[in-house]
Amino acid sequence: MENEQLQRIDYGGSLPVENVQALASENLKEIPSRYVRPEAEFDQVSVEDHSLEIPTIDMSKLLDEKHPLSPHEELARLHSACRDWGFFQLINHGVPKEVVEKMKIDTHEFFQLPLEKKKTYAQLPNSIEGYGQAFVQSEEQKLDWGDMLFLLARPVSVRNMRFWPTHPTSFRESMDKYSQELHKVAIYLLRFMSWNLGLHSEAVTSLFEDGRQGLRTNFYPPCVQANKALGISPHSDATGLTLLLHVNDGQGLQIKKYGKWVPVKPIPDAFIVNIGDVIEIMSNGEYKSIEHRAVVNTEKNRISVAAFHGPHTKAMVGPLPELVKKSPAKYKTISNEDYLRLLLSRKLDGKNLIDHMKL
Ligand SMILES: O=C(O)CCC(=O)C(=O)O
Repeated sequence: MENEQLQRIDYGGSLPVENVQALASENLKEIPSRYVRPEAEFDQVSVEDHSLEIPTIDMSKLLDEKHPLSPHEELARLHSACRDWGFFQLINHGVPKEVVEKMKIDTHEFFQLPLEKKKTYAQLPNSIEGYGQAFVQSEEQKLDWGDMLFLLARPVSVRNMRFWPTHPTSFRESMDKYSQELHKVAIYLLRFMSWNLGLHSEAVTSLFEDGRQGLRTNFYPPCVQANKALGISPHSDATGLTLLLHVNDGQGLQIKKYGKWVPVKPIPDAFIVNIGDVIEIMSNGEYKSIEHRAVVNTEKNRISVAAFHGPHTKAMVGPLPELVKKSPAKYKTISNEDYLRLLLSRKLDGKNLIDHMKL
């Protein structure tokens, strides 16, 4: 019990802001100035350049021990995807279709509930969990055109069921199954990454087995001035490994490559996987977390679910000792608790957290 309470420490929250889904339904002619982001309009976006499509990794090949060549080749492809891109689409991941589909239906239904009902799960001061917004630290800060529901899903002992919707009635069960399946996939991927980094197979997974998994469901309503707004500000993910799922079709995710924004075209049923800051730090810079953002459109809602996987609370965040024997540490080492506090005291702003961790 004492341990549970320790694990539920609030690391910081976000200032309350207007609900964007409600705002979007008001038939606005223009969006309020806090949502106007000049960079949405003026940053360069690369279009139709096939050389900039993120790699695809086939999980079934990584797991196929009988095949003499494919795991080996696929491991090499995974290594270059992590090193040169920081992003890839994972196909044949083995998560049962019905688990994914049920989660999608329930998530969609949750956001269709009346605002007052959704607000039953609203965030509380000083905590990121629940329905609301993240990383709003000042009244002047520009805002994202989207709402979110953030749930801490693993370890199971940290779950605060107060924030887990009971409407639709199967929501909790669907999320629980989804969380479990995604944790498994993340651990497999981290084990493969360990091998690829020349580490022993449990070097990374031992830190993530009982690690923290957060599920962030993003709801981006249509926006009357979509070219002036951003669904989510440019950032790299602070955690270790993210698996993103598109709940409905429609593009929005863009990653930064060679100084331009590159739209990602989601492959149906694939997870979009990206390296987070913690893996960049632990790999001592061999793997890179990549800045990404989400844009919005004038026509349709877009829903995505990001599953973030981080190390356990008592882990240290720093370059792994086996790697530091080979080349000097490029990042500081701090406790994961301090790292989480640092994360939640900042606004989302590119790679500002990792810049702070650099030596
Ligand atoms: O919705 C997306 O495409 C991106 C979501 C994202 O970057 C996040 O939740 O951190």
